[in-house]
Amino acid sequence: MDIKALEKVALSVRSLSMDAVQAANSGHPGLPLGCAELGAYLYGEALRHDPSDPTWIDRDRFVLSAGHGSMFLYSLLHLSGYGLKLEDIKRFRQVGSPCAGHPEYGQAPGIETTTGPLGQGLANAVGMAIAEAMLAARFNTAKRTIIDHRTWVLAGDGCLMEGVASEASSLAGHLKLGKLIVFYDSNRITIDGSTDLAFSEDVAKRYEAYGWKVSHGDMYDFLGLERLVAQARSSTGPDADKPKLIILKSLIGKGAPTKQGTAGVHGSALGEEEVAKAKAGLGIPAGEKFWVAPEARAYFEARRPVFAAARTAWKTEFDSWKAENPKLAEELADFLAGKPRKALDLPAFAVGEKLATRAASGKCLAAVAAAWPNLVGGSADLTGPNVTELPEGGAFGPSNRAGRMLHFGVREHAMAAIANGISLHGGLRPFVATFLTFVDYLKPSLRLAALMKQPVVYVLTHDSIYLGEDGPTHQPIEQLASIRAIPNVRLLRPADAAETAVAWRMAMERTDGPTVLALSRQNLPVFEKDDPEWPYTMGLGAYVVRNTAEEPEIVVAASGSEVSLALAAVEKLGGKSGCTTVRIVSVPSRELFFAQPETVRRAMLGERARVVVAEAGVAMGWERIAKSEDIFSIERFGESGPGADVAKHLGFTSEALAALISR
Ligand SMILES: Cc1ncc(C[n+]2csc(CCOP(=O)(O)OP(=O)(O)O)c2C)c(N)n1
Ligand SMILES: [Mg+2]
Repeated sequence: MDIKALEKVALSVRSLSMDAVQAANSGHPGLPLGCAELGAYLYGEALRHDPSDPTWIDRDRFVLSAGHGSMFLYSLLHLSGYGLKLEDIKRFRQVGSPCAGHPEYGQAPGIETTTGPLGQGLANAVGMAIAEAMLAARFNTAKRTIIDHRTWVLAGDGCLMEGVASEASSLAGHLKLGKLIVFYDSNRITIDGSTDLAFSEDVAKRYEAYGWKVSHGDMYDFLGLERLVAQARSSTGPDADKPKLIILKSLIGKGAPTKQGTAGVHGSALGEEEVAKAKAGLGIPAGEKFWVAPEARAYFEARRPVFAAARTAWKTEFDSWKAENPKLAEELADFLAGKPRKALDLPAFAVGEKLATRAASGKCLAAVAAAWPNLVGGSADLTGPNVTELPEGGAFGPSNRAGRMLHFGVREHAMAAIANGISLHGGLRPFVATFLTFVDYLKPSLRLAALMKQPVVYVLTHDSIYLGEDGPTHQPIEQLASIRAIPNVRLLRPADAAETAVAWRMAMERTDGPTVLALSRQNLPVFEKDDPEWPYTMGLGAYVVRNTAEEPEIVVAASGSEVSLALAAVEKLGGKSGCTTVRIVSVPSRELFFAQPETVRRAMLGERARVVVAEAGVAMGWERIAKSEDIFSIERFGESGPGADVAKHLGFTSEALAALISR
């Protein structure tokens, strides 16, 4: 370790960070200034990576959980050779710049995830560590190791306060993810001031209680960092299988002469005067902007062959592994490409058969898991009710790394964040499950899956008031609307078992964002569909279930269980004049349907028909295709009681719908 050179790297991180934030007159200098030494050590010495190949599958992952300190990451990605240009850094926080306010996944090579909401990064990293362990178990052989990397995190006081990080850390300890190493930038400052205001627990004891190995050090002592990292890396001894928390005492904004150590340096530009004084104090040439120490450039230049050698050594091992295990190699290639290993053989459901869409989903899941052996996931302690038991592989745990089922415990938020981490890691396709109403406990992570275009599948069951006795806390009302409000989330609410099978296929074929399957607790009949092409038409978001000979006068658009309700309502109207001109359209995906061209929507909703909508939730959004008075919705919280009684109590019955239709 060349400490002198690393000091120059740290100095360059400080220089770039101060100037970038000053130029944007916005950003967070506190963390990059306060953690520059750790950054230099990580990117120069600790990480097993090769900046010339940011997608190398066996690279170490680094996650900046304290994402506000994004200049820390951008500086280091630039200095270490990830292809981020100085010009990009000069455009920090400008529209279209890869150097966004917070490091966004996909915007620049080397950014493993986006971590605007504090705590997420740490939870994502738990997912990455799980993915590493799973892939290692499935692909390493007795003779050769091709998956063997670490997941590193830099987290701050904020991350350590967030519930999602606590949930994820608790699970990480339980799962004995020994290759997860978290640095805690313990500067005891957040935006409001000292952590004494709101954060006085003993974090070390808490993490020890989670089953982590905790150690302490000084952010600015390279030899100390080297020693701590060597211990954390050790794969022998009693702590080998414990995740590591390395608590580093630090000074926020170190180097800013009057502002360091204060909340004032956390999230605003230092000001020209303070920058000038800081540069003078640190030994950065006066008047230079975006200055990089020549020794820092030379250091990374010299490290380049070392980085490349690590990957080349891996490649040699990988090539031998591939030659010895051609089938396994094919499988890994499919895992990484997200391709099924065999044709998807979904179960068939007969018209008239009655089963809940969650039960149908359970049957489909078995077929999906057989076609995609890289599908892994599970439920937040609702495996039975969500019907998400995987038939093969068993539960992932310390003694079964090849397990495909994840028991997340009652930790919805961490579950979804971990799934994002698994997906971002690459090679595996995650699904998660809970009750639809509890989507609110995981929504920040669902939002990030959508933002980062991660194809996580959400199995959210008990999708309406029809779940019955658990009462209003468990009965979703506004959740469908709230999920639909998130851009790039595909919500599918299948109306029967047959639609559920198609929904699973659509979910698995999606590659650029998450899919939510909203599934019923109650049994629903499999109904006949007038559109013979319906499994394909469903890809448009809607299709015709019951058609009319003539141009319809009324079109009932419904989703999920309300398609059966509409069928029953129209049947009730049977014989009365007009009912033969009622068309019923199933709308499993409102977003997809609304995104269709006008001609497609007209073809389903009719040229001049009155559109009636039926859905067991708030009307919000349906106004686009129906008048408010024609939307059969629920605008209040539910009620406890048997499902059918609750529906009656709320006036949400086929009789009431029939009355609305014939009004
Ligand atoms: C979920 C979430 N809540 C609030 C914020 C706004 N925020 C950004 S940084 C920060 C304080 C973080 O303090 P710390 O992690 O100690 O960072 P430091 O000030 O030491 O750089 C807050 C509240 C956020 N980014 N995410
Ligand atoms: Mg802090």
